[in-house]
Amino acid sequence: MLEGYTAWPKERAAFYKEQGCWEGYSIGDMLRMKAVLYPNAVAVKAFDTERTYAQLVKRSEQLAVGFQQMGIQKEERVVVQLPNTIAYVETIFALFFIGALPVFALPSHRLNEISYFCQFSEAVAYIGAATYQNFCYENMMEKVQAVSPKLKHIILTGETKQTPLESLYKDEPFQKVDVRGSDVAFLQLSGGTTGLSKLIPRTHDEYIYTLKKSVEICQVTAKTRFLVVLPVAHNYPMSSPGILGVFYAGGTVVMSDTPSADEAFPLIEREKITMVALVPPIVIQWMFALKFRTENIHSLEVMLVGGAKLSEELARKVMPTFGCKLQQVFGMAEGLVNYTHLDDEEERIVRTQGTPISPFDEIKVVDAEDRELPVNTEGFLLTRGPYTIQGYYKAEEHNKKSFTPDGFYRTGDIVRVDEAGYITVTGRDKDQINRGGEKIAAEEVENHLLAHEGVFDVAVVAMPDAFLGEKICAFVIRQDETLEKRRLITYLESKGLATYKIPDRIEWIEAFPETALGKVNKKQLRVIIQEN
Ligand code: J2J
Repeated sequence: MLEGYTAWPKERAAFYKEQGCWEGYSIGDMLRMKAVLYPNAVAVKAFDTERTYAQLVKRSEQLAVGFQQMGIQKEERVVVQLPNTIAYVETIFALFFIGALPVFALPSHRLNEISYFCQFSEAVAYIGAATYQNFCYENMMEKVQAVSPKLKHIILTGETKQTPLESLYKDEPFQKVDVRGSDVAFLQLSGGTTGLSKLIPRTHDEYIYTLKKSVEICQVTAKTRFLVVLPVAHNYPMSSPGILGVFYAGGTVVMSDTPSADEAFPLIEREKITMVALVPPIVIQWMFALKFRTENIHSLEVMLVGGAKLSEELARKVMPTFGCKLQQVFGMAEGLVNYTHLDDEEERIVRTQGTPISPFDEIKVVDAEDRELPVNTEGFLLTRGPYTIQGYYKAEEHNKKSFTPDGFYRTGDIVRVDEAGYITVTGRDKDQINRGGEKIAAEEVENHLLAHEGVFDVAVVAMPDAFLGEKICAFVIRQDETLEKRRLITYLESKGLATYKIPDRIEWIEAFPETALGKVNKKQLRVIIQEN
């Protein structure tokens, strides 16, 4: 078994199997089954290239042969940082076929994150684009390799001096690898609350179960045409119901490079898209775009919105504005996923974030002492179930804090659950900023700022933003009074911090307000920034 993986307790694993949640096959097997059922249906399309289910299996197997010939083995980790492309889909299936574990990085990650993922996961390979959106990943990878002794292969799309991905498709028979449902399939990234983001090991069994339930609840069928606009490696566009859910149902995935209406609307019109998955800021952007764009987007049947709280006010406008159904989704890469239902009464759809996808999801709303609270009372959300992890990868100490002794995950979300089990997210009890769906651990940004010689102390908090929901504000006590804000930002950029983690605002402060226990009072800092 994968070292650093917290296995399921035996009795619960037996129970989930007995109940039919875990069916014992892999995500690669899932695609092969669909290729038998729908060989000539288009599975995925990007720009002017498309792959039928049969072609997707064949191409992914050819790539799997290339990976095998390089010596990549089952359970070895491979950091994948590709944009929304067919290469991404073929790469992850090729890795699933050989049982190697993708570590899902985002295109917005930089030297800081990629070095950490490569080192911490002891990745043997990195697969990315040579350049993308004016950033040269090829240069970045030279620096990453210098500090990652285990990293043997750098595989890139586009023009490159490294190994071109395209050169690894081998027209030779693929020797099947024994990959089981109970094996870990990949490492997903956690939003993180600590200095370094945690990696989340998910098994094939549990992930396929979330696909099956999501497909049922979102009514995804072979007729579904899903447009991916968010970075596809996120857990949400991957699995709720996401690209893998659409493959599970035999539908078609169309890739958009960005969520911008300029790109998405023409694709919706041309491809007769029926389903999209958005974060709230994109909903706002698309609503605005509707005023001047001329495309016909009436093929849209369902708009999923999640990743961050959708205000009731905005939620009310979705159905009348876009003429499609709204489906709220509240999920997390650690597991638990909730949806409102397409036939729910409107009040539920606009005011709640839905119900868990499985009858075996256990939900507890507790107070600070872990005592369960009555229905309709706000409290901390704990959860356990057939697809919520038992622990982060190689994080024994952290796991003691993030999970209760009986295996409930402490989500860090503050919620209220009504009599019918509908969850409303009302707040957050984790030191994190949710910047339009991208999660940033305050501590990580603080550590980077503290490393600057002109900084004496720092506290990073969320500040409200009409578009993104929240933005990042860093309160800084200066060591050096001549330090300029611009210099601090340039410093963070030069350290290779992901673009979305760079503070939107820096405020000088003389001293931090304190709590009764002498800690930095971040609540008060949030009030200060809200009022200014
Ligand atoms: C409020 N907060 C939300 C929502 C997530 C489906 C959908 C989203 C994610 C995701 C996902 C929210 N309202 N509707 O993985 O499969 C916040 C909560 C949660 C955290 C998880 C999926 N939907 N959130 O966003 O791992 O704070 O997953 O704990 O990125 O996002 O973030 P992440």
